[in-house]
Amino acid sequence: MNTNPALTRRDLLTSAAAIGGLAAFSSAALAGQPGTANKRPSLLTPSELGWDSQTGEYTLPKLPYAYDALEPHLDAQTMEIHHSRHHAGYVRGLNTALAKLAEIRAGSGDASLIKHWSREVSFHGAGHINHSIFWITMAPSAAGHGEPEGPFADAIARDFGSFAAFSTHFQAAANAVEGSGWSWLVHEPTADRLLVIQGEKQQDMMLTGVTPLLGVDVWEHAYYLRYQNRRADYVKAYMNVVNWARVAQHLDWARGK
Ligand code: MN3
Repeated sequence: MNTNPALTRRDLLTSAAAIGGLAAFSSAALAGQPGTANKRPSLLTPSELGWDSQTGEYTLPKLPYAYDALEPHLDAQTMEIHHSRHHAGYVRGLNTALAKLAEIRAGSGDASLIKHWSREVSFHGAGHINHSIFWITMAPSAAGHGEPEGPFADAIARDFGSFAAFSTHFQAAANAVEGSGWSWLVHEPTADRLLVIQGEKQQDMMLTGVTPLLGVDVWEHAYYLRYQNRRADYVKAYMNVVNWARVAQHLDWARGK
């Protein structure tokens, strides 16, 4: 029997994925465990995901830039609240849900709440992973990062026709999310194909088995202070801070490179 709490939690996330969707599905790979069969570097490093193998808990990962670094596109106040309050809340919620499920397994928890805590793992776990990907795929550049290059650019051209067509599609999907959610660029491995999909809330409408390459958060907390109801303006501005080099690394990873 596996008594390693870290592995237990990872296994839980993996099984939640079968129900929950894209972000949770990827978490086993994302939080690659040293000393296990998973020798391959993970899509996000453990520190990028805030994974603490000593405690078996997730922590709020540090941003790789200052809160004001994405100005004028994403404002510092929104970035600080989004990261230090909203993202931190998902991390807390995920750790709490995993602890409650451990109590239920140990016989000391309220087993009638397994549905509740399982749903909490999907929601908060996806929230944590989604935001970790969101931060890491942005980088400061007042003038924008241009367009993708290399094999990633080739894949964009093959699957969307052109970068401009992809960008229009991705932004339209983001603008059309009903309520709170995300627009994702994902890689579907069987066809080796790029797709744009929407997510609602943190975990709904996801697609099993794909790798998330890039996601834009279109919850109102991501833009309301500066852009109010003008989500399309926020999404357009967001495109200027996408770190395409990092997104290209995600595609390489998805392709096993
Ligand atoms: Mn958010």
